Amino acid sequence: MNFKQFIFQSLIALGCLLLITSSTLSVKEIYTHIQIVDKRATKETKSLFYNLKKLAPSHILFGHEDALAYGVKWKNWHKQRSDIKDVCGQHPAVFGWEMSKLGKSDYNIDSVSFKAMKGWMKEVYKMGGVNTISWHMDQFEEDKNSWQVGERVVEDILPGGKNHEQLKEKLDLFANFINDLKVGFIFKKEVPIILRMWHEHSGSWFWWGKDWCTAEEYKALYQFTVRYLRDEKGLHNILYCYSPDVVESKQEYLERYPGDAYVDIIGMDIYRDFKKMGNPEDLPDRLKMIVEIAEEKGKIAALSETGFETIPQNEWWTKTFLRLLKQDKKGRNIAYAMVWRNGRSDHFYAPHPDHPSALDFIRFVQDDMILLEKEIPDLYKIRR
Ligand code: BMA
Repeated sequence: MNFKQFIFQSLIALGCLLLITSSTLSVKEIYTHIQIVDKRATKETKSLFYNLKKLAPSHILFGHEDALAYGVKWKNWHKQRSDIKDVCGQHPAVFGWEMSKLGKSDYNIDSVSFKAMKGWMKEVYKMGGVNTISWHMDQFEEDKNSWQVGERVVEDILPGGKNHEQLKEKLDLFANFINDLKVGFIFKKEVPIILRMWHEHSGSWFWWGKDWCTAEEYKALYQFTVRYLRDEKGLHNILYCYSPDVVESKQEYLERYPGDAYVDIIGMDIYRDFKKMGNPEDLPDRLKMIVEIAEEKGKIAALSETGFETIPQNEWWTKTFLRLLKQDKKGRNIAYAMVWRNGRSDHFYAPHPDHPSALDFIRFVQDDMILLEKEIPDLYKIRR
């Protein structure tokens, strides 16, 4: 054997050894190796991250905002119902919830009772689904909502700012909400959630958006939020999702990125490509971009919010959405895609039984890549 052959064979032997040792990690060792924002996260939370990452190369979990709370022609159904189930026989796999008005009212901005929401979130966990939370937070002075922009109010809520204590009070209320999300009688378990704070900040329609704070202020806000919830409030059942609106480059994506230590999920909210001025064919490249960023950082990518309002094309689900989700062999490796809420008859993103795209939606969810509630493996345990 000459020297070259010796080196080659040694490298192969080393590779095999590494493969064998990595594939024989015990479940306990896997838990200690999982790199997420919260080192003290519960096993279920770590498992959720691990399993979503494992599923992402082959499957996309399909989600819907407020799925269990209401649909296009119904509201406050007390048995489990969702428009998606009415159409295809099962609920989505991912369920979005919204915190706006927490602490000010018993109901959120879209008239969903917070009490009922807690119940639904526990049900979701019990059925093996995933809960994700967004928060269109009101401003602290003058009680303006999240869309009433024009002033640089972020600096006031950062540590040292005149409204910082108010931000903390808001996060305290949130911590109380999250602390109620426990299931089980004797051994209570916290329900893991994916929290998507300060979203779509690459646009300027929210007061935390690009024109209303510097990149440094935005990062400081995001970092403070994570540290406060994790370290001060002791919440250990949260994965953190960062979700700008559509951006055109990795550089732009990372401009306000708070850092690897603060983010678990590399998200993006994409509506623009499906609107009149947009081009749906841009979707695969955008997905490729977030999957690449996630891979470089050891994280998960997700289409955190999306949809085509009122779905005006009958075969949109398969001819456009599915085709484009699958088109790029990297881009298809997102863990989940969630469409927005079925709020009104002119503002809905999932079909209902009378909708002309319902049949095509059934074909969409029959695709092996798309997972709904009954098809997801146990996300909250790690199995060898
Ligand atoms: C927006 C719209 C609003 C809703 C808000 C918060 O995109 O759906 O009607 O109040 O989200 O959920």
